Amino acid sequence: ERSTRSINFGAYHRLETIYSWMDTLVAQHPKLVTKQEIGRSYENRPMYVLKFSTGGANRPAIWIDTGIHSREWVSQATGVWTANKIATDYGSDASLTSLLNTMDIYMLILANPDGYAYTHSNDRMWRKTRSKNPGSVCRGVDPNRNWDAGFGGPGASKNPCSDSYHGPSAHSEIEVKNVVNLIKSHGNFKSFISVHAYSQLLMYPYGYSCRNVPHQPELVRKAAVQKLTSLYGTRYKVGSICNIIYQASGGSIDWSYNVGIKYSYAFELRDTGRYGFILPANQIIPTASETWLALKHLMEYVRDH
Ligand code: ING
Ligand code: ZN
Repeated sequence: ERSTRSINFGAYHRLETIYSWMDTLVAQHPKLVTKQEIGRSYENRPMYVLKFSTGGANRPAIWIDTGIHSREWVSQATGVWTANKIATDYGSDASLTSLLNTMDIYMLILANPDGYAYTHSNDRMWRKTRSKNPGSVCRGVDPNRNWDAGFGGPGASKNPCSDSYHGPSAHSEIEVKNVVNLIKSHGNFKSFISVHAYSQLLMYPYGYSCRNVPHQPELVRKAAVQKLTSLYGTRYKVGSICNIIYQASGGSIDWSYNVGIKYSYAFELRDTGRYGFILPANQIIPTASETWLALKHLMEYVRDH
């Protein structure tokens, strides 16, 4: 009963509702979608990855995570909508179908489950994990400053009370370590896409350095944001993290790029600051729909190159 009900894709939901909906999605599309626990969070919540696969063994794969920063609610909501879109369009959307006939897609919708629960229970603006910091009254580490890529460098804070605290060591956060372990043990990811909000940007590495990455020409995919804009006119900029937003060390897509996943991207979804993190729920489906056009373009490019 509980696990056969669907959810309103145009609303923000609590962690328990999203986790229960995952079982619904798997039940509705058992040949395509499986749910995999990649480990537990600091507060012992399960971390679930949805795997979209039509068979094969360890096919080349695309990684999409949403919600690494808990307060960026349109990110997790876009993850839910996108997972449902992939499941329902497989078999009817020719391009997505051909993609899934050779590649797998992995989605981690709640990349920071403890933080997400905390944004509902205590503090809507919570960004970090919820781990204890010895010697400090402040909790949490910025899970997007905690990766082993320029760790502890410019654009991260050594102050545990800061929203950009990098943590005691690279991969100190179990939520980060769980993803690192999955990506490394899989070994065949071709693309790593991390979804944030807000600012309307499509970004590629690096954040820890402002020098150009060797693959910059292949990474600049203006056509992806042109597709996005074509739906409702939402304007996006494309650039490296350091050049287009700010210098930031220890970010996930710098790590994924440096371990050899060339097509590493980060999105900053709507808006540009009018509502910021408190984006009204009536913008969830429009945001997810336009973002889907960019995601599909990137995934097709990865498939064909
Ligand atoms: N922005 C990102 C942040 O972590 C970012 C920007 C993305 C930095 C990827 C480094 C790597 O600060 C938000 N909104 O969190
Ligand atoms: Zn973020």
